[in-house]
Amino acid sequence: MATEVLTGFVLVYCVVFAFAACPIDWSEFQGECLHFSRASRGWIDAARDCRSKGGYLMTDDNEDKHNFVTQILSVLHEFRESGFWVGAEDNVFEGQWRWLETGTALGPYTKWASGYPTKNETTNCLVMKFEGTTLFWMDDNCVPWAHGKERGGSHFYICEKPENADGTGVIG
Ligand SMILES: [Ca+2]
Repeated sequence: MATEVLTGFVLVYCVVFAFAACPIDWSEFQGECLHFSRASRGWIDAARDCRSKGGYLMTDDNEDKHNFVTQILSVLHEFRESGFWVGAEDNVFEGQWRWLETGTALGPYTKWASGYPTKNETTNCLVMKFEGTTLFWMDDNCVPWAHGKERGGSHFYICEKPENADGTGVIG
């Protein structure tokens, strides 16, 4: 009896595991897995954390994906006033924004807020923030800073990796 229960459990577990496109805590979207951080960090630390999870800071290069992320972040009401790092920067050459994942230039799809990017050599990392119900891109300091009560450069972030990047869904 115990063996039958165990066999049944292993079978169900394997079936569920085999069809899980993304690890627990990751959302599936068109062949990719997205993880929404619970902590805020500087961009460089955020990128490092994504790498430690087998991924990279998210690439936001098409409208379908941007809308999907907007929907998820809209539900997280307590995060509405926050920013969310994605994987683009212009650290190497001011104004030449590139995706971390591929090294390719941003575009043709872009979602810059009005007045952004600010063409400032101290704001070289891409953050997304809500203006009303729309999620826009802005440039910000890559490392956390504070001057008196003002502070910035620390945000929540979104990691991305392809489905099955760490073997999830293959073994079972
Ligand atoms: Ca810049």
